[in-house]
Amino acid sequence: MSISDETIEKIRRTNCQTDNTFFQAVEEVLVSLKPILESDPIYERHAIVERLTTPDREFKFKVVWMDDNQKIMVNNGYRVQFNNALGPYKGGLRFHPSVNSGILKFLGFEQIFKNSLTGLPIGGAKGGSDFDPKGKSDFEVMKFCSAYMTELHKHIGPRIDVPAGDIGVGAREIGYLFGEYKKITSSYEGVLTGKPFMFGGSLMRPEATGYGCVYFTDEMLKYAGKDGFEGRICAVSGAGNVAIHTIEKLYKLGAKPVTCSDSGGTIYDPRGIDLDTLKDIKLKKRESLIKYLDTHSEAIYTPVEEYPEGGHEVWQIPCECAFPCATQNELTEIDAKTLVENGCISVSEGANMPSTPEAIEVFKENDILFAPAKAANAGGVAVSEFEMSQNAGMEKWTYEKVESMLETTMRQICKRVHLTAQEYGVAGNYVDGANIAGFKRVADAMIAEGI
Ligand code: NDP
Ligand code: 2IT
Repeated sequence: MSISDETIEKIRRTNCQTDNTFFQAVEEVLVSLKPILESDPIYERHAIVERLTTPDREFKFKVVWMDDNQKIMVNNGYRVQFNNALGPYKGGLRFHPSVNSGILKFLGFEQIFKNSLTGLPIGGAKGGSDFDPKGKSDFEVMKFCSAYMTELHKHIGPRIDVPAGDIGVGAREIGYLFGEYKKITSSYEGVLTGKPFMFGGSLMRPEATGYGCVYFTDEMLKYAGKDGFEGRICAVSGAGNVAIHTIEKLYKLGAKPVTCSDSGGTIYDPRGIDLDTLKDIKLKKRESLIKYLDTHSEAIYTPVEEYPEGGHEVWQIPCECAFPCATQNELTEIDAKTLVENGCISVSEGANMPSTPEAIEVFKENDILFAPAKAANAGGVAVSEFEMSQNAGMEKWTYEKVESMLETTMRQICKRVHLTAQEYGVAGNYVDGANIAGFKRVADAMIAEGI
C-alpha cells in the first residue's frame, strides 16, 4: 500500500464509521432491562436509559510522534468518560489499528455495568488509540505513549479517571504512560492501574482477568450442579494477557486447555497447551503463535485464511468449556452451533463481547451455561480497584491477599447475577441477571445524586 493509500484508508476508517458494536451492546442491555424498567416507573421518570447511553464526555485528540527512522507519525487518541455515578471513571486503554470512537463507546458502556457488578466504587470509561504496538521497538512504543499522555493527562487523575490496560496495552505501555504523567504533573500518584509492582502495581493484576474468569465459571458450574474442572477439556481463544492467565488457572484447577489463537491463526495441542512456550512466544518475544510448532510438532496450526466460512477454527475443537478471550464478535452463530454439537456445556467470555447476538441465542436455545463478559471478566478491573486502594494507602498487599479477594469478588458477582436472574423470572439467564444487577446499582446511585 502506498503512503497516500494508507492515509486515505485511515481517514475512511476513523471518519466514516460503520462500526456497530456500540449499538449491539446497548441493544442487548435494553432487552434485558425490560422487566426492571416495566416494574418501576422511577427509571423512566429520571430518564436513566437516555442518560446511561450517553457518555458524560468524549475526548478525541491527535497524537504525533516520531519513529526510529525519524519519520513523523500521526495517530488518533481517545478517552470516553461514560459514567461516574459510583466512583471515578475507570476502564482500560486499547492500542489496536481497529480502534475508533464507536468501539470505545461500546467498551465504555459495558464497563459501567461491569464495574457496578463488582460492588466497588468505580465508574465506567474506556480509551485508546489506533496506534499498533505490533512490530514497534520499545523506544517507539515509549515515544508514542509519551505523546499520547501529553494530551490525556489533562483529563485524568486518581479521583477523576484512572485508565488501565486492554488489548495492546500491558505493563510496558502503562509504565511509559505513568512515567510521562509523573514528568508532566510532578505528581507521584495512582493515576493508572496495571503498573509494574516496583512502582505501585498490584501483585496479581496481570493474572486477575483470566483467573477471575475461571473462578466465575467454577461458581457457575457449581450452581448448575456440574462441579469442578477436573479433567475437563477446554478451548481458549486469544494468546494475550487474558487467554494466558485463563489457561494458567484452568491447569491449576485440573482442566486441560487444548487451544489458543492470535490474529494469525489457531493452535490445537491435544496434549494441552504448553504454557511456558506460550508465554515465551507471546509475552517475552512478542512473536506469532506459529512459532509454537518449532518445539511442539504434535500440535496443529491453522492460519486464519483456512478458518471455516463465517467461523473460527478454535471453536471447531471439541471441548466442554469454552473461553473466548481475544476480541469482540469472535464467536459467531456457526461457531456456537459447532460448540453445541460437540458437547460443550459452558461458555465464559474473557474478552469483551466476543459472542455475537446470534451465537448467544444458540446458547440460550440449547441451555448452555453462558457467562457474559461484564460479569465473567470483571476480575481485572476489580484488582485494578484494589491497586487504587493500595496506592491511596501507600500499601503493598501480598499475592495471597489479592488472590483471595479476587476469588471472593468473582464468586460474589456470580451469586449476585444468579440470584438477580431468579428474582426477575429468568433463572439461569446470566445475560439478563448481569445487566439487571449492574444497572440497578448504578441507576439507583444516579437517581440519588440528582441531575
Ligand atoms: P492482549 O493484547 O494481551 O491480547 C489480545 C489477544 O487477542 C492477542 O492474542 C491478539 O492477537 C488477539 N486479538 C486481538 N485482536 C484480534 C483480532 N481482531 N482478531 C484476532 N485476534 C485478535 O489483550 P488482552 O488479553 O488484555 O485482552 C483480550 C480481551 O479481553 C479483549 O476483549 C479485552 O477487552 C478483554 N479484557 C481485558 C482485560 C485485561 O485486564 N487486560 C480485562 C477485561 C477484559 P495478536 O497477538 O496476534 O495481536
Ligand atoms: O475491560 C476491562 O475491564 C479492562 N480492560 C480492565 C479495566 C481496568 O481498569 O482494569
